[in-house]
Amino acid sequence: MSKSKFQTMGQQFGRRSWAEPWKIKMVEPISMITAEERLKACQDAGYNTFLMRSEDVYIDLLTDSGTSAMSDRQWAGIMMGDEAYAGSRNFYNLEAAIQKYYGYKYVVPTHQGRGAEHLISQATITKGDYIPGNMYFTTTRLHQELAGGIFVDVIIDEAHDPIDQHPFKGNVDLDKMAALVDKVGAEKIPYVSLAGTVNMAGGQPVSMANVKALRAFCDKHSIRIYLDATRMYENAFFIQEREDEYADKSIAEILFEFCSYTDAAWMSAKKDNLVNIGGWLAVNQAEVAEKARNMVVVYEGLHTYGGMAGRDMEALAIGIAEGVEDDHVASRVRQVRYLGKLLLDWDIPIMEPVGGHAIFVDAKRFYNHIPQDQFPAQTLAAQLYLDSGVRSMERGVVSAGRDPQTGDHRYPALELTRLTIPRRVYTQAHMDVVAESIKAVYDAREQTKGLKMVYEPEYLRFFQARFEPI
Ligand code: PM9
Repeated sequence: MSKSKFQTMGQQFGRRSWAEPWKIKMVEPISMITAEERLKACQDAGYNTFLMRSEDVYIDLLTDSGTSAMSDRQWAGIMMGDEAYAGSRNFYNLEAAIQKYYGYKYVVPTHQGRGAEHLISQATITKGDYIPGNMYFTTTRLHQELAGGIFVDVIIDEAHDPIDQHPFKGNVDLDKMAALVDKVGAEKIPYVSLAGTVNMAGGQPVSMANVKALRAFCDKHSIRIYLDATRMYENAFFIQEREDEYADKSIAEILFEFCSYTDAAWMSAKKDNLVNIGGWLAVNQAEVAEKARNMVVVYEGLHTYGGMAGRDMEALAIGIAEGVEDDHVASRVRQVRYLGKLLLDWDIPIMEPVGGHAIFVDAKRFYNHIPQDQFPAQTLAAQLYLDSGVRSMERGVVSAGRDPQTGDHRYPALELTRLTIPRRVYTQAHMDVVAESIKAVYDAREQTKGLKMVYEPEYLRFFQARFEPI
């Protein structure tokens, strides 16, 4: 578990390029369908990239969730599946990996991240509780609300500004925490929902200094800290890069220390942990673990598989160890930055600084003539697909949904279109093609009109809503 070799080489020889710490053993052919076929696919999908068939997509940057390429070792692990209903050896390998790298005591497997969010929300939230968090995430906040909680955004103000260069835009504002405690009382706050990195803020990190200060604050008020660890490896990379005292620590060491300031974590293993399906909840308090284990058998499966096959758990246990390697995380973040630099060089407005898992194009500035209730970020995702078959995702007013109290659209400060880079899947040449397509869409921006929503589902509307051009 050493520091990135590229950093060491760079120091020795001046400028040296980095490269991925893997070579390609198997490929999946992809191709671009014609412009007429793309228009039909877009219309059939109601201008929502979630409703498209993946066969109609050329370069798929919808999400980095479950889209990673597994290694030969992970595929070998698939063959080692112990498909016993109870007590599979793969569960014990998974439990040991989580304990070793994340440090929590009790592990409950789930089918994916939102399964774990459901368990922890139901186990710890009472109706009328307040859940402060460093910006909302769609599924996380929904599960907190379904359990009767009221989410309160306590991220620093800089996170809502797409051009502010703060190095840790995921940080919690402790003054906002103190104001909430004063207003509602600490007994109404079961936990702080802390995400590292912050997806909706552009993959922005939380500093070690901030989590330490938050721990001290929460200890004073007997509030727990629960971590959304989905992209914590990337968060650890930013700490290594930007906090001097961590420059010589490995990602694994930083991860372990960060988690030690928190009481539990939920995980969508489909991201950092390099598997196509899976999730887990890990906690330090026996009573929370017991509640979660009682519920997992109702909603997911037995507490030693939680909705995963034995083989999935084995691939996951191996993915936990592979994903935390310094060279892997460094090359992953640098590929995202490569795309970001191409766009910035053309003055295309994106969320800055570039975060861990994606480039977020700032659709408010990109289409400054399209009002937010005509869905500029959704429009950009559709236009990009029409131009080149590249699939991206809306992260703006559609994703924010409606306020449960008033029923009105929530209008987030950030109106973003996310180009999410799957891990170990695409090359720099793919990034060049993506950047050139965005440039073409940018050059045609003044002729572009917005969208109207013609179908709106009740929950997580961004997944299934349908639109038509205005
Ligand atoms: N994130 C993503 O594409 C997939 C679904 S939403 C489009 O970014 C965090 C920080 C996530 C996340 C999923 C989940 C839920 C929890 N926390 O998708 O249920 O980014 O495994 O995880 C998605 P699951």
